[in-house]
Amino acid sequence: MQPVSELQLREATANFKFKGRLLDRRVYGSGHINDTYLLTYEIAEMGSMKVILQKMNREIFKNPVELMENIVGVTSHLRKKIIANGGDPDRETLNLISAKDGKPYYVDSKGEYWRSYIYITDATSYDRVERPEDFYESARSFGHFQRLLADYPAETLHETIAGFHDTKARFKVFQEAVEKDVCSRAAEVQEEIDFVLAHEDVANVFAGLQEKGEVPLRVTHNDTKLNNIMIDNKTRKGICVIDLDTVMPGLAMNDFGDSIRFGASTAAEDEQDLDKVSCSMELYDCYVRGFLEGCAGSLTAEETELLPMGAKVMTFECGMRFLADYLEGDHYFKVYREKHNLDRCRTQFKLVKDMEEKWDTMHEIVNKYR
Ligand code: ADP
Ligand code: GN1
Ligand code: MG
Repeated sequence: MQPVSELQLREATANFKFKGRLLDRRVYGSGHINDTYLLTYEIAEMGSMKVILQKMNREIFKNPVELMENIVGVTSHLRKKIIANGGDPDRETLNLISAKDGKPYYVDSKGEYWRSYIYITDATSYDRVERPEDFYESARSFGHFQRLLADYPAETLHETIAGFHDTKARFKVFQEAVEKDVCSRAAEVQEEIDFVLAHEDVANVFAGLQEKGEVPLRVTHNDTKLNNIMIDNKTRKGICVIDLDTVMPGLAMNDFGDSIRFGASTAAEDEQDLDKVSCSMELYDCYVRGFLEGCAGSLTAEETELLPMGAKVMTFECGMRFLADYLEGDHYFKVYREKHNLDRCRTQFKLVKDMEEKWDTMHEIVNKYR
């Protein structure tokens, strides 16, 4: 991916309906996919206003126009629901700022796609759980998000990444990456490759249930990392679900599981000391409680029963994706050091092993709250 040049940034900035004088501009956040900037404007004597400017990742999102159609549709839907529920639509959903030509995105002279959101002030997106209550709040918010979108016309949503959580298909892609071994890295990671191959059943479990019609497709977020939620600094309530690029029909268990693999870990996603990595049952408990409350009875008995499996599948899938990216030369996830994706893969597999040991407890906790 080409780095963003100063000229390109200026061009993008000049083509949105921003008002006032630009005071500050900085690279922002710790997402692995898009290029995010925080811009601060001074507006006459009225003080300052912050906006988010993002260059979308066009290698990953092949059709940015369709992607933006999804985001306009989903945020408009959420806005109406939030107003009907007496909430604050300026803080509780993402709000796009249009480009000068009125479109919800801008295409720069290099063909890159940009978008802008109003910055949600006085709130934080956390990379690690600092207080268990925050994790509980994030769970409520993601569960509630799913419920708010329960009546969204799913057939109008574009698939922004084909087979995004089709773990079975990803397993095949992984095997191909091992066979091709384009960077000659496979020999060095044989232990991790063997771990994947030994878990093919985990990769297939949800595809099997879907084929039998045992689990429903819902409109889900599909990227429910803790840092994709804004937590209000004062009230410490989860106020807004962000990063809507992958809102698509999906499985409730996967939204649950992706949050667990990231937030219930006792260490960072890229921790190198694996002794520090485990799945905290205390945090898992908080999340189960919050997610079931947020979903407010909308999950079927089967889906609820499968929540622990969602955690295992998503953690396994993510580890497999990190390892595939490592084998393919780190073209998908942003990396900041050598073997970064390999370190990330190892934490995920450590978590899978830990979940396997805690499997009964994980079910008991779900049963406590269902
Ligand atoms: P990525 O797909 O790369 O993860 P995100 O859309 O999640 O991109 O944005 C990256 C980070 O930028 C988020 O984790 C969050 O910290 C911050 N962010 C994004 N949008 C907003 C917003 N509207 N208000 C405040 N912070 C935001
Ligand atoms: C990416 O965009 P971000 O950083 O919130 C990825 C997720 C992975 C996650 C791993 C579109 O999430 O699927 O689980 O990294 N998003 C996409 O940290 O691939
Ligand atoms: Mg993100």
